[in-house]
Amino acid sequence: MKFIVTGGAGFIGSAMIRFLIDKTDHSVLNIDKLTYAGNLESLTPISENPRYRFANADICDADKMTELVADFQPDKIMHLAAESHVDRSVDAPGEFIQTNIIGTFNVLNAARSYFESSGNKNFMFHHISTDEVFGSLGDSGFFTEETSYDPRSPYSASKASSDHLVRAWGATYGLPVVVTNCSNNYGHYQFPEKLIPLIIMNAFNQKPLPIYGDGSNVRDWLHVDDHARALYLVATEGKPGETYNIGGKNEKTNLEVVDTICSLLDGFNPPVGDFRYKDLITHVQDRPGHDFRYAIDTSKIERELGWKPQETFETGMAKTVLWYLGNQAWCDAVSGGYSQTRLGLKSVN
Ligand code: NAD
Ligand code: TDX
Repeated sequence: MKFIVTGGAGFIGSAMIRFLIDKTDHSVLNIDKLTYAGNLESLTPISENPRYRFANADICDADKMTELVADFQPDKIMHLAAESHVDRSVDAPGEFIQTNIIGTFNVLNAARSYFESSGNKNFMFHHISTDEVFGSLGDSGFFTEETSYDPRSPYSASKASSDHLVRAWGATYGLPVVVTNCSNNYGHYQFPEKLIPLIIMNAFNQKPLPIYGDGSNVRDWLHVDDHARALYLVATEGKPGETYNIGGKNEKTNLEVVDTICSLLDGFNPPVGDFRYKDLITHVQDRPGHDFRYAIDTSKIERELGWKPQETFETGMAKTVLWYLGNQAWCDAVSGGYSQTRLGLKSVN
């Protein structure tokens, strides 16, 4: 089959493409604008494969999207291109509205005109979204596919909006669509603005480890390769019109995550003298509107598609810390314009 992956130079998109090229016989067209978060270095392992192609294009360019989709004639479109960092959405929401909402609208329109003219019976538009659309949980409960939307950041509001557009294109125009809402991903090739790579790199370089507020906020962590496996199942076996929640059943407070990284580093890169990586932990001003807890009920995707994560938090984190220690060159190459200063406080300045 032929897959279009938008945002394929990003963290999850590149894992998805490495999976499609390494583990299947399908062909892939990667459509990516190469923003600060998009890096072709993340595709080096598969970039010479003849089943892989790259188009440097902006999903906000409607004509280009129509042209690329019509030319490639995909069986599946996996739509991942987005602005993805909550803190950046606090500082500059405009890009999130453009890319996540208008960009999705353009890719949907391109998909619709191709689907209607080709009549491709295999066709599926798979929208990759986040659990953040459901809002913030208290100490108990889980997000299910029936949970009402309650987005609270500019990022999650823009993703919620794009989810609604996708479902509307399914109901109104008969486009075969499927939506997945996933919890926090971690793993190799994640841009070092997100919690886990940022803490690993700062700790390694003996810089302060910034914890927003008291560190009691909870996220449900899933290894990116487990996410890619789930996405492939949904794109190929999911039912049109359905939604599937994906999560790792790894609820951790941010402090627990940072403690885990520090303990792993104590073993992999033993500190000298009395110093311990944990000494670098620094509590900083909280994120505005900081969602308290995310947790996912994954019973639907387990029951209907037979998916289960392969990594535990312990195995996945050990691999991730080791990967960053061995790939400082990738981090330096991608972090060019990123100074690692605190983002996301403009609204409360
Ligand atoms: P990322 O920021 O690492 O990558 C995003 C990619 O999209 C980059 O390669 C970037 O160049 C590209 N892009 C951005 N704007 C574009 C535009 N206008 N046109 C074309 N390409 C553009 O993001 P990620 O963490 O890989 O997330 C991928 C998708 O998964 C997003 O839709 C995100 O909302 C969703 N998601 C992410 C997580 C997570 O924990 N990272 C969890 C659930 C869902
Ligand atoms: O320096 C930090 N210190 C800190 O305490 C950073 C960058 C984050 N945090 C906290 C905020 C969150 O509670 O860690 C938690 C995780 O933060 P992020 O890595 O920014 O992720 P989050 O805001 O939870 O969103 C992520 O998961 C859902 C992705 O960035 C989204 O794209 C995805 O949809």
